[in-house]
Amino acid sequence: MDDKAISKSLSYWLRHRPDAGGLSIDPAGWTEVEAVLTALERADLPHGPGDLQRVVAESDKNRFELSPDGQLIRARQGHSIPIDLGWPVTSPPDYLFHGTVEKFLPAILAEGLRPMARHHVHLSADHATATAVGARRGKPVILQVGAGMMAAGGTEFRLSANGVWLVDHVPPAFIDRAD
Ligand code: HQG
Repeated sequence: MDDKAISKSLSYWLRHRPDAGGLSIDPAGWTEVEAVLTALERADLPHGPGDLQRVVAESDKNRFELSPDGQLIRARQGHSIPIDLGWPVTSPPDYLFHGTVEKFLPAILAEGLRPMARHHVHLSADHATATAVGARRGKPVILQVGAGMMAAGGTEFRLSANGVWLVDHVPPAFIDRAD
């Protein structure tokens, strides 16, 4: 339970509101582990180095990463603050998947998939992951994205270390329902 609370606070501070945790974030999204431990203490959450290491290691989606020397931490994606995570441009498979819900479909089919509050549209390599993402909002609707065709046309796809595919926009012409 505490670990979930730590994870939620980390997501909020590292992706959206570093100021709310008294943190400052560098251009690649990193912040000092020491400062995060202080922020956890102020939030009345477990704040030993081991608590943070455990949450980073056990986070279900590998949301966070520590620098090799263990001094810095960042979220791997999902930011609304402007940062450049530096994930490599990578050739995608022919099809990627996006889980959403019915109520967003009219807008998505009219204007395509947009990043909304994030920096990128998040796509999954498999149907099952997309289903879990969509199910956060209700009955999932799965969209298939013609990523190979988009890449052939010059669109850049980036792949994060935890397997999330990131792209700026998916035009409606490359979107099909896959459920
Ligand atoms: C929808 C979680 C209207 C889009 C998950 C989605 C994922 C549009 C919502 C990661 C639209 C944005 C990302 C348009 C897209 N009009 N609605 N043109 N284009 N949408 O949370 O993909 O727990 O920003 O379908 O597991 O749901 O944060 O994106 O429903 O990996 O680590 O607008 O977040 O991971 O929602 O989720 P989000 P997402 P974490």
